[in-house]
Amino acid sequence: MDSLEIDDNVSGFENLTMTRLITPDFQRSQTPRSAVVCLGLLCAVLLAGNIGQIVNYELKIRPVLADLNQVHRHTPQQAQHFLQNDTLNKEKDQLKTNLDALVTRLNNLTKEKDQLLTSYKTLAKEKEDLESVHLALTTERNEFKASVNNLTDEKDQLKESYNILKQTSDQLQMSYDALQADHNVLTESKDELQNNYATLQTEKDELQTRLSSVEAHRNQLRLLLSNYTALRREKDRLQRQFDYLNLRRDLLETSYSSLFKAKDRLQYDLTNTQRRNQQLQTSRDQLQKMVNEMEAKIRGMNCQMGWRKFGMSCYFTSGSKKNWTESRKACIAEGSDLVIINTGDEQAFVNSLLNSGENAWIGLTDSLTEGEWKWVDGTPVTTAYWQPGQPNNKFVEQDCGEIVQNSPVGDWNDDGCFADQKWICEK
Ligand SMILES: [Ca+2]
Ligand SMILES: [Ca+2]
Ligand SMILES: [Ca+2]
Repeated sequence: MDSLEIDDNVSGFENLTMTRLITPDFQRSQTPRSAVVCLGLLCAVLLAGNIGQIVNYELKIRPVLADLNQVHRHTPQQAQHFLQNDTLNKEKDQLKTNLDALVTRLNNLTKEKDQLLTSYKTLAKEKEDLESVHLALTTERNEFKASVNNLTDEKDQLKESYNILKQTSDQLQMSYDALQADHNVLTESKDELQNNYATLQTEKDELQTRLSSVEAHRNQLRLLLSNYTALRREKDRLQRQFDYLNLRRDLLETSYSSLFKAKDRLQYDLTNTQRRNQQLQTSRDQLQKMVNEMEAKIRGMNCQMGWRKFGMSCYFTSGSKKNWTESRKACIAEGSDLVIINTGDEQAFVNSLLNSGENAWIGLTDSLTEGEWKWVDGTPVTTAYWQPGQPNNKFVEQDCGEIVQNSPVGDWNDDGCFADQKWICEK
């Protein structure tokens, strides 16, 4: 099986990694530790050799050399004696030779140490590389293992499917055999039916003739049914119309009843209103009589000095000049206000209070809303006497009204409220 082959490969891979250079234990511990230990031992040996050579030099060679120098400097007889001693000279030469050899060896060992250090670094680098390779191979091995598990599962599922299909195939084979037997039986039956078919064909022709006559009869019935359906729909429509008219009749009866009650209420209200109207007419006549009496009394009264009487009002024309606001204050101080012109007769009278060409402030302003002229008591202007082209709000600041005496009736102009000019009061 494929899965077993993959497992064998994995085992082989594991054996290879366990027995070769890429074994994890070798990579992780043995190689670096062995190299370090060997290097340490080598360094210790070298150090011991050096120390031995130094000790040998200090203990043996240096005293001999010192003695030779001393003999040479202070005792010529002894020096001559020593110089003649060939043994000592040879020993000295031998020692010097040994010393040179030891120095040479020390240099060689130092070079070897450097080479070993270089080798150690190379090995450490290779170890890191091998660790990386090992990690990658371990990951790949885990992936292979997962793939093997998946393939094993798929194989089991395929086996199970194969068994089911096998059972189905056996069942189908059995069904096929049974159907084959049925087919043989049916073939025999078909032959019998073939004979019967010829007989039935003859009968069918007879029936076809009968069917034609029946279809003609059925078409007549369909026509009758269609007429019946149309009549039924018309009856339903008339029924709905009848119901709707009944509903309208009920609503109209309700409305008629309400209107009848409302008519009674209105009749009652009309009677009351007529009675109240009669009372109000009586009251109005009494009040009119009182007003006439009061007007007669007022007409009999005179205005104070300096004021002119017209109708039921008294008028004052100033001799000095002030702006519109100060002019109005002056009128209010006299218990009056700037004149309000209510009629054409009053317009003509006020105009007559001025000399020809004179002008004077009247109680007219549009300071609250531009273009909306009102009298000082808040009432709007109903009949106006503006000059042609006025009011023009010239220089966008003409909000106060004045009367200009330039005709028998005079007319109005809008002017800047700050202008000083005469004014006319009314009370
Ligand atoms: Ca007036
Ligand atoms: Ca204005
Ligand atoms: Ca103007």
